[in-house]
Amino acid sequence: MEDHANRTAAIADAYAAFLRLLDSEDKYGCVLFALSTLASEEIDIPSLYEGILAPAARELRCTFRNRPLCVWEEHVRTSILRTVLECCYPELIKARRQVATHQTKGSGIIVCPTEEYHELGARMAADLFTLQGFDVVFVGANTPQQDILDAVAVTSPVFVGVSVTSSYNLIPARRVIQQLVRLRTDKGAAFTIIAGGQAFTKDATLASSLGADVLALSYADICRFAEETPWYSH
Ligand code: B12
Repeated sequence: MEDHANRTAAIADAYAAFLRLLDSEDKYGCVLFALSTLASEEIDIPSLYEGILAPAARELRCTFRNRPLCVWEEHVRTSILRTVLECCYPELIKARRQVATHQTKGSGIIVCPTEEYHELGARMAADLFTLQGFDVVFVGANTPQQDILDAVAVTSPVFVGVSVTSSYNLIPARRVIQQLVRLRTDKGAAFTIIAGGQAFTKDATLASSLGADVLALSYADICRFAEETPWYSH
């Protein structure tokens, strides 16, 4: 109980400190902060992502210039956050190897449907699946439907993660999920279709109504899916 309270307080402090650096667009400061936070072992990668980086990305005010965030500032913030993620990648792989060195849960693929330009959440989800033992192919933003189907046919994944942030992009999401279901039937494949991202947060039935098998919104959900997936040796 006390441990949990200490951890929550540590994350809240770290969030406030990180936000100051991000608001002042101090890219180097943000990278150093994230790496030193992980090195201190006070905060692990999932907590860094879900407790600090994701909420910082979702801030809609530019406190630095004291006005509502505009598109170019959003781009600057996203770019800084992407650099932070990339710099944490070696730490992610180190943590992944501590879980299991010569075993995998199979490959997975993370895509954003056509017109979905938000990809930071998808990128974080890709890392969180990696941490849980999957070999993840991150395809990312605004991917044409046929390319998604081709990528799945080529990589034979155990899961396909479809990330949707903006509710405007639920129509292309539905189309691609329907095509994935058809591909699975035609090829006799067994991949799980996992829907995730902010567009699904308000309605728990939406993902299944689009045809997805699983709704995953958090690291806890990713862990649950991973627990049901067996390890096998390389
Ligand atoms: C940054 C940003 C942008 C950037 C994106 C840059 C990039 N390369 O990613 C840019 C400038 C491109 C952009 C554009 C637009 N944006 Co925008 N954007 C945002 C903002 C500020 C942050 C998004 C973000 O990065 N979040 C952080 C990530 C880490 O969080 P996350 O996505 O929730 O991901 C987590 C989980 O959901 C989960 N997850 C995500 N995907 C998946 C997938 C799987 C399989 C799993 C398991 C888990 C999972 O894991 C992540 C880690 O925990 C949000 C505000 C907000 N509230 O989020 C608005 C927001 C999403 N945008 C919005 C809008 C309206 C737009 C535009 C239409 C604006 C415009 N007028 O042009 C365009 C649309 C572009 C398009 N066609 O997609 C609205 C959406 C409203 C709605 N009804 O859906 C928001 C909510 C802002 C608002 N309140 O109005 N945007």
